[in-house]
Amino acid sequence: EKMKTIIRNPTIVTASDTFIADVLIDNETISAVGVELDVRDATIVDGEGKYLLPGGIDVHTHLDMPFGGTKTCDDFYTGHVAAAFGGTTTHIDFAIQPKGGGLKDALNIWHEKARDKAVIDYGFHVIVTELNDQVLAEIAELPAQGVTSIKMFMAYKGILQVDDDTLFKAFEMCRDVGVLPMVHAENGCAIDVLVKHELAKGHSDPIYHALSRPAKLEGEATGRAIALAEVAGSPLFIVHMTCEESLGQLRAAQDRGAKIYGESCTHYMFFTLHDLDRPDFEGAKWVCSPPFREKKDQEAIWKALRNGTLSVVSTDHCAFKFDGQKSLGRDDFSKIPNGVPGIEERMMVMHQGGVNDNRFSLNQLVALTATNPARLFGLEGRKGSIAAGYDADLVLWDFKAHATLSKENLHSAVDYTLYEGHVVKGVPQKVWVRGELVVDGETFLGQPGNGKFQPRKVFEV
Ligand code: DUC
Ligand code: ZN
Ligand code: ZN
Ligand code: ZN
Repeated sequence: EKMKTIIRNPTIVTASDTFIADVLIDNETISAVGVELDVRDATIVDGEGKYLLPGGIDVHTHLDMPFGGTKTCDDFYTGHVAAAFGGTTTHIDFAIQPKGGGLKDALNIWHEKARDKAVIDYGFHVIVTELNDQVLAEIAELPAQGVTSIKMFMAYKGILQVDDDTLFKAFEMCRDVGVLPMVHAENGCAIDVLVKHELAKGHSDPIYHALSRPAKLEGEATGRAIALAEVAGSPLFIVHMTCEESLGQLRAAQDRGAKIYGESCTHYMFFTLHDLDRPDFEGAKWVCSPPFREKKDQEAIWKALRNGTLSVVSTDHCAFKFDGQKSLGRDDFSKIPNGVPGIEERMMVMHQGGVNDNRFSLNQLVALTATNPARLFGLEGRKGSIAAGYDADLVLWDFKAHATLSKENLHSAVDYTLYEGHVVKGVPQKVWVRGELVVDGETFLGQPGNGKFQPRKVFEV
């Protein structure tokens, strides 16, 4: 096999530019970008009439994660195959601090899950569940292990939820050591009461999951987390923002000059809470937290993506099978494992809903799905763009080809897709991870174990 590949004349798309040139891949790296590159001894790929995008970076996934009395059904192999087919070449997963254990224990467990299975590149955030002085000191040691972000939950009372002193102490430490803190912002205490009210009234259907988690309680938690971060003097990344209430808090903080960043996840732009209201328990497929909102909230998210208030679109890929997993909550919505799949669908549906439907530009698609995630999470200079010296993580994108999304042609281990029957124009045709062609049309060519852990740089945006 030749070590060099030249992609001839694709339309290269970065966060800032769109231009036609050749791209030379030498081993794992992009070694040149230029017009009519004179190269012998290279495999030639015709890129004419196609886009060449930086490989997608998904900074919010849950592979092989114990949760809700079960475990997510995609591991680091099936999840990676799905990601690769969707044009995502790097993801950052969440390693959960085990009860009674530390942050190193979390990382050891998750490294083990990924090592021999990985097809695409990966990193980890650590979820802090209990903070004592020892764990606080461990936050300072994370950057040396290539981990430069932590996450805390303001919801899931009694399971993952931390209190405000934990948030505040962790933010102060993050500020000092260049770690970016992330929060899941919903008021878990009030939600816990509301869930009990619904169940006491005999309301057991999936729709009550959404009705017991009002947008106001996301707005409140978002505002509280921002206030704590501003007082601590730390940056903050707010995951999966879904509604006007929380986006207003984000915008106001940014207008004050605070380093507060926001993410939304693909599915919030395409579905509303009414999707949970389906016969035969089917609404359980749409149970995730925060829940789906209203049409006006979808519009607020699109607007925030367009004007730069939101920096990132990721998936929160957290797949549970309808048969045997979602079904745990057939008689009680609070027992439905929370989470939806989307690691493969993200780039295609964001290209469709964002670019084809004229909500933002192609360059913005690249910014939201690759370049901004790389910058905020310490991968800049290696990943998230197309330039000499960058990892050859590339997607040859056929923007004229149509596909009908269906569980029949997607690759996750899950037994459904939220987007069943959705038609998209624009699909990945070839996908390279550090120079290795892993997807060619419908053929998977990747090798488990070739995906590599990516140590990340400290936060310095
Ligand atoms: N929300 C989900 O829907 N799943 C995983 C965790 C979360 O916060
Ligand atoms: Zn969350
Ligand atoms: Zn409504
Ligand atoms: Zn999540």
